[in-house]
Amino acid sequence: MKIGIVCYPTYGGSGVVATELGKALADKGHQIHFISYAMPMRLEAYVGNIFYHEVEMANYPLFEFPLYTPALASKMVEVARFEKLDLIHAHYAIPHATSAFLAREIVNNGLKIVTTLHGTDITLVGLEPSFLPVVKLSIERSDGVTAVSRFLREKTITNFGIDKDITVIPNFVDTEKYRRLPIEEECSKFSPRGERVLVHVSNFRAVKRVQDVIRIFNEVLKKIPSRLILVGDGPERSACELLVRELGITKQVKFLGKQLELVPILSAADLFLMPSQSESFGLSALEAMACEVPVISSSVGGLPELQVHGETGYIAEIGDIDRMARYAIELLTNEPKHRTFAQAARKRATLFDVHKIVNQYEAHYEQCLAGELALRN
Ligand code: GMT
Repeated sequence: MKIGIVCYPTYGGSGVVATELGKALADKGHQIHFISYAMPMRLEAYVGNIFYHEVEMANYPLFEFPLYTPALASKMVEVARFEKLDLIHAHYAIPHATSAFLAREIVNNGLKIVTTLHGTDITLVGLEPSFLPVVKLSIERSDGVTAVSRFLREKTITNFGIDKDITVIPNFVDTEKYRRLPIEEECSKFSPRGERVLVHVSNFRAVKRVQDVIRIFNEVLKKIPSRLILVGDGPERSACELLVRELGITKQVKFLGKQLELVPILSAADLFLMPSQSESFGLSALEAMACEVPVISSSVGGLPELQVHGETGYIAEIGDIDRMARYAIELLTNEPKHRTFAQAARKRATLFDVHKIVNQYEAHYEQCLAGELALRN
């Protein structure tokens, strides 16, 4: 198939899923055309059947705001026509599904659109009155729609009143690449005196509750010599650095910023913390689990579909810092239990291996091209 993939190129789950999916589909022989305003972060190496098309943004004094949606649609039209695309897969509804809808109407040659809903496009920003009717229409007019968890499918149906088949295709991980490495050097870098290592990876938006991560760690630190490694960057980072200074734990907390190579970091980790306010799936928790790192998370969204309470980690109410800290201390002070959880986390992660999930996307594309997906009524 010739597939156009539209995504955000930045550090974030939807862009990672889109890029890794494109790479896996290319491995299977499909021709992939990424369309975005910058090269997707994980699209490092040159591959023969992967192409990248940059959206050009025209400046004009009358435009007070950048007009990305029509510019993206026009680029999709150009790529679809010239490369004879079979379908365009839009990741994250706003504005990608809308631009794809426009492009399909213009091209009008049987081009199909698949939209994958990732999270805040449905649970947060998509609900803004200034977006809602457009997001609803764009989802309804997609030829195929997927959501990354059952939770997100239900939210889409109830929040938007959409009566359409939505296929759940979860996030995935390459369990060959994401596996625990025996890295002594890396461990000593993070915990020079053999302290326990807690890790958090996110784009530091308010929904991630990174300050809870720091407060949980602060409780753990009172009982167990440990270090906290924070990976990523975003709007909450300064507030988090301030909190670390206020708590007087700057020596024990490291901010690594954005990192491309997560496996060495996760291989040094004893626990992964994800106390999010909202999480439709939790890709970074899955990547940690693949590296044998048990997860302490909140009970929101799709997280209970990923991790099993009392087996691969523990789940607590949003904001219940004390309970999450107690769970962390329990696991870090009981070595046999920690080992059992670590192995269970890895085993569960293999259920979400890239090869299994990419087949589900391929099957969805085929159904879509055959016109088998439609509105329910
Ligand atoms: O926040 C978002 O909705 C955007 C997206 C991203 O680009 O970071 O994250 C979501 O998509 C990921 C990939 O499908 C999921 O693993 C994340 O759980 C989800 N984030 C939220 O729901 C907050």
